[in-house]
Amino acid sequence: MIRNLAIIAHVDHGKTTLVDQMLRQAGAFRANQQVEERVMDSNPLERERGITILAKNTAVRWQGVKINIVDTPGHADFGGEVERILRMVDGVLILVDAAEGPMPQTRFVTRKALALGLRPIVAINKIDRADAEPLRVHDEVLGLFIDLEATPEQLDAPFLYTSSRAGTATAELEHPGTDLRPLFQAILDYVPAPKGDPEGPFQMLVSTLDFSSFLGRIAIGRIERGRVRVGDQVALLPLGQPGIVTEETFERNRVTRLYTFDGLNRVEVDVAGAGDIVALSGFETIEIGKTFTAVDAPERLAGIAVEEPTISVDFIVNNSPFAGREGKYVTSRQLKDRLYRELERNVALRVEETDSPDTHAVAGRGELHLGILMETMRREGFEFQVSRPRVITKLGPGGERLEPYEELTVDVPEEYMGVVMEKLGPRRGEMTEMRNPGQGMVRLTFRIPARGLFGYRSEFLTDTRGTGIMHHRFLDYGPWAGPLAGRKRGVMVADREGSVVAFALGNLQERAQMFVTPGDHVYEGMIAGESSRPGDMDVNVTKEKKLTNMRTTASDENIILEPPRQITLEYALEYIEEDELIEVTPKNIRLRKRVLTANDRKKAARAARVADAS
Ligand SMILES: Nc1nc2c(ncn2[C@@H]2O[C@H](COP(=O)(O)OP(=O)(O)OP(=O)(O)O)[C@@H](O)[C@H]2O)c(=O)[nH]1
Ligand SMILES: [Mg+2]
Repeated sequence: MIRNLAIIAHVDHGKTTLVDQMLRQAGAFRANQQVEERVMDSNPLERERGITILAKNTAVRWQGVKINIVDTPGHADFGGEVERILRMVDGVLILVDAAEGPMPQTRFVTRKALALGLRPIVAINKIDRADAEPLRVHDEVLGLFIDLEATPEQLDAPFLYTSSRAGTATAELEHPGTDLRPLFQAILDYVPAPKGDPEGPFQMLVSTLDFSSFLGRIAIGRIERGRVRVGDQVALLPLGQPGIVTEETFERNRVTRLYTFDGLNRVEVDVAGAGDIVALSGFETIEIGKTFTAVDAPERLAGIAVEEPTISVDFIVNNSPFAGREGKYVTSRQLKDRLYRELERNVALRVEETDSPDTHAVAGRGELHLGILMETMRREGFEFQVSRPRVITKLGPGGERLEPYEELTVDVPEEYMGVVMEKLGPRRGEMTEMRNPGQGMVRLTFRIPARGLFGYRSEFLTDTRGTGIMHHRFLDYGPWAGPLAGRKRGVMVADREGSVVAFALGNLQERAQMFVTPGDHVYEGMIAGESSRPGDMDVNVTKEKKLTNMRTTASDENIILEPPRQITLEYALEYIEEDELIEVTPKNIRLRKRVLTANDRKKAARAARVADAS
């Protein structure tokens, strides 16, 4: 007996923490086993950022039933992956934070799950929060279901009140939960058993991929029908319309390895049958949305659309004066090979050649999606440069230019509502909803061109003194919104190569927020800080104090410097302008002007003015 369940929610609403507790309470760990928190977030970037990046499978047993669980990422950039995952489950557990309530991503994943006819279970989570309002959130979720045209059966979903952290669930708030038994019971009662006929010919849809350097591409999905054995010859059908595939255009091969899931492990098995979720390898042409079948019954299942990328950046060979100093892999060949290798496993990514062999355009679902690739590559020892992100435009039915729009949700204390609206206006944000859930907070929803959000996050945090929360996700394509204003402030550009000196920063810091700190190496054209005024400024950050008598640079110690602004990759992506680049190395993230010498920049600016005037 099997149940297949995906856990879906907005980012941070507690999915992975709940899986910890489900594993623990179902006895997946040995009694004295040391298990890390959020154990499913197993890759280093997930641990560092505290978010789930890749969906992962696990399974527990409860009262003799195997429950396959898919933990999904909540960040909007990975919404497409969640959508694909839903094809291998029969029910979803929708988690909603008891204070935040339904968020844009809750709406997105709930809409997808309901549309597929999946049976939902709702968990109003984090009821231990001091600001939890579980009853209000209960109503909001019901409202969302009605809004999304849930079927009467779906509206009948059980609602549980849970604390992922404490590992408790209860159906009635008056009776606090003591463990997750009510949740397990709801899964057995409400998630339908998978329907496939175990005696029919083998059939399975590839819902998601994994990759190992040893086995190559690994397909993960639910067996729709029949059984599969290691060593079986099976067909992997090309993408296309559902139905019988008549021509033998498919890959026919032997299943070399077959796995099912159990706790934190993948277990190698010889055979698996209808309804179970498996991972299998042995095929060259594994792709999401393809169907595996028995060779003599090549019946294709409806495929899965992979979402189109909405933003793109250039990956450029590092040609800064410091190129090759900090990375192992720096050549255009190495960069190109690495990017193409990424396509193997990163299905929502596109890589395109450009006019220059040193530059590849890489398109993805958002800044986080691309930022994670960059971060992974620098950890592997790559050095490269990245341009400012561009949105991917499309042509509308009448040949007009369209650009991606996002839904932006901000939660801010009432007193900051004005400044948020004032800033989003010129960015072409249109307010679509305003709600006042109480406790002095307002929730504003905007429709805004994706371009309009570039660089907004840092402004938002400053404007709301760190008290605001913002989330955005792709909505649709809409009319090109015309030119948008860029960064308000200019940058301080180093005018020569050298070591940064505290004395120089001491003189600059009244007019600037520095990005560098004494001892850092800079080159001409590198950005050393942000000016407090518009317009760029060339500055000497290596300038020593004139030594009068015996004093040395040790007197620098008397200068009190503001801490430099920490430049993270995502910050840099939002920050830079068209004439700037991010230099990414295993040790540093530097911002620079594309044109390095002050003279050449002046010439370029003059040429641009002439071109504008003519
Ligand atoms: N107070 C409280 N905090 C919780 C609870 N569950 C999770 N958290 C905290 O919320 C944060 C996010 O938890 P995760 O389990 O990583 O959330 P997630 O939904 O898996 O997040 P993504 O995978 O990134 O979408 C962590 O800091 C958890 O400790 C809960 O029941 N109560
Ligand atoms: Mg998670």
